[in-house]
Amino acid sequence: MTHFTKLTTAAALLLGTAGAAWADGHSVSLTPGEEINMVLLPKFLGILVFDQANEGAQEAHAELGNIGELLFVGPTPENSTAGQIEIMTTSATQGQGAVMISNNAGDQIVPSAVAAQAAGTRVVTWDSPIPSGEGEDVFVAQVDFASMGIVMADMAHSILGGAGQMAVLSATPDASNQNAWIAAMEVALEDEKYAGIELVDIVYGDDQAEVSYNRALALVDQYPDLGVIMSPTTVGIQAAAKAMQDEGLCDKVRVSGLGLPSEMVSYTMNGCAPEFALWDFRDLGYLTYYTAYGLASGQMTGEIGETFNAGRMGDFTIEEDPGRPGSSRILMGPFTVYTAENVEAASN
Ligand code: RAM
Repeated sequence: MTHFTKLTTAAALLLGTAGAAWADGHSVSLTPGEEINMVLLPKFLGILVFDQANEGAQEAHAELGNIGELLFVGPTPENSTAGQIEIMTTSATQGQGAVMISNNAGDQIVPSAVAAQAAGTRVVTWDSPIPSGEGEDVFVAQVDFASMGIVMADMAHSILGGAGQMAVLSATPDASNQNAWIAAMEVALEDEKYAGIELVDIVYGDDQAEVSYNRALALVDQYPDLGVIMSPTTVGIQAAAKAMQDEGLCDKVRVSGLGLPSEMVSYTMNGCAPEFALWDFRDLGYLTYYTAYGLASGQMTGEIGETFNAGRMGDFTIEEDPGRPGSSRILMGPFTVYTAENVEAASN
């Protein structure tokens, strides 16, 4: 199979048709060395996992020998929605080949994304999609969103020993990834297995450390029987764990959700956050870059069913997003659940 792929790639290069959609079952091999200017746009600057995604994108940028420029630009935390819309608009005006966005603006991003597409800019979402899918070529999904709901329900179940109160500390109210994961968790919680778990509140820490810290403390005040704070954000989970540690509350209120091992290791080892999950953001940036390069160079069509090769990560296929019928996604996976058993090894 490898041999066959090499032969077809070589033949395609000779014929000048590299990147044409292959017949079913074949994978598009991207031809390097094109000149495509691209923008990697996180929710905002200053979150470590987004820097890691940029590292992955830079790796792919070098590997694909793109002679264009890869920019990593984002708004400030306080101006995330308006800032993302502005950067999307400016990118289109500048004639960027692709904008890769972790969307923090909900469907408010749609008009600027649609305009960017009309100007010839490919819009690839990663980490956090456009809820309606409008203005988006494809979403690079880190994990399957429905299964993330089950993972969070299971972590709450194991931390609470099957019964108790849980509150969610989310990111910003318009973060479509967190909103989808919370909705998926609420669906999962309907299963009889979780009948002993009561979801008492959902609050937003805006993916800012201090706001999240204060929201976590407010939750504890408001719900004296709270057993777990579930925070599906690397910023929120770290802030909540610190808040519980600072108040000496870790025996009573545990923290779980989605966290970065290097930021969580001390809280996992001291029992404040015994269990949490995450995926690899470098890989997510790398895969997103391959996707956007393929689309912006015209080597990929972006149609459902199209398979392409993403370098060291292997082959991926564009499929319909089960969470957003009519929109498409590329599913990365896997994710890891971290506990005291494995968090130290992962935190280097
Ligand atoms: C924060 C951001 C990001 C999310 C992670 C889990 O870093 O909100 O979008 O994917 O948490």
